[in-house]
Amino acid sequence: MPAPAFDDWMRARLSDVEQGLAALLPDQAAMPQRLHEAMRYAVLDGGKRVRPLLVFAAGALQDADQDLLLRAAAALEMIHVYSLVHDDMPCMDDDALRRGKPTVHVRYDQATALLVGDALQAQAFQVLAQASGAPERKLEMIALLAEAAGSRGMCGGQAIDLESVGKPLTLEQLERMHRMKTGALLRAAVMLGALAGAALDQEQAARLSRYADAIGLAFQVVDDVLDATADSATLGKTAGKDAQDGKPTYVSILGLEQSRQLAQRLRDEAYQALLPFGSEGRYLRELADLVVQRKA
Ligand code: GRG
Repeated sequence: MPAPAFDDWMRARLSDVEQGLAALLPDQAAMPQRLHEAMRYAVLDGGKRVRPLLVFAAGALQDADQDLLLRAAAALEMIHVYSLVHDDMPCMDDDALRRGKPTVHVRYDQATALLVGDALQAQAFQVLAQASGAPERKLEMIALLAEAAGSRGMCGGQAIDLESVGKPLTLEQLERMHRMKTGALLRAAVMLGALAGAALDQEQAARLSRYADAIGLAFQVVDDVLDATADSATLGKTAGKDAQDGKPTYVSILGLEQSRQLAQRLRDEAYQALLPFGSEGRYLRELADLVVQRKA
């Protein structure tokens, strides 16, 4: 049977993710109800689900185990949402709008928002640990996710970001920060999807890693462009926040046009890296396009 077209594939995967997340999050009726309700409010029914889609697309390279793949996709999204909930709090970015609705600390309260993030992070690792499959492979996946989320990945990038407000950064410093803050989790999505399938050889793993690095950075460059050019209603979050907060961005360093060109170059790099995978890499290619062409 021919592989489904990208749009059909994406619709089906988005529905899998939504159902998977709803089933893998604690029940709203379970104690403590307010915390569980807030966790579901933060995660369900919103977001582009780019990271879960990357997990599935990388899984399609090697016919991955479906339970492991769905759990890896859900775990990635839970870590991502925890980071958004904490990032929106007054002690960090202090934002009132996320995914087109009030942020968790606004809708609930700050203590709840803190706990939602903490509990989502714990839930993500539980979801992976309880997957079917060989324990060694799950351990490898858990370690990879922990490394990406921790102080050498997303949290470290966030720390550098907070220290950088109002300071001039070189392009190299900006890139390093974003490779950690945003790139690490996007990279983990690709590598976890691959780990859920048959082992890649060294050359394939290196190429996938190049793809992941390129789209991870492209995602952030596009994010900076959108922050400077799109409106809050389209983005579902407050637009123009970076300039307002005095944050260095690709747009502030390179300007709009060069930032757009950089995003295209990174997309081309991602395409190049996928060449040996042939048609098996088609969903990853389409997602590279989606990352660069997105409007929100
Ligand atoms: C608080 C530990 C901690 C980390 C925060 C990811 C992050 C680090 C902060 C988010 C701030 C931000 C706007 C970063 C720019 C790139 C980014 C991650 C955007 C949001 O991701 P999308 O566009 O969001 O995939 P959706 O809502 O579609 O899932």
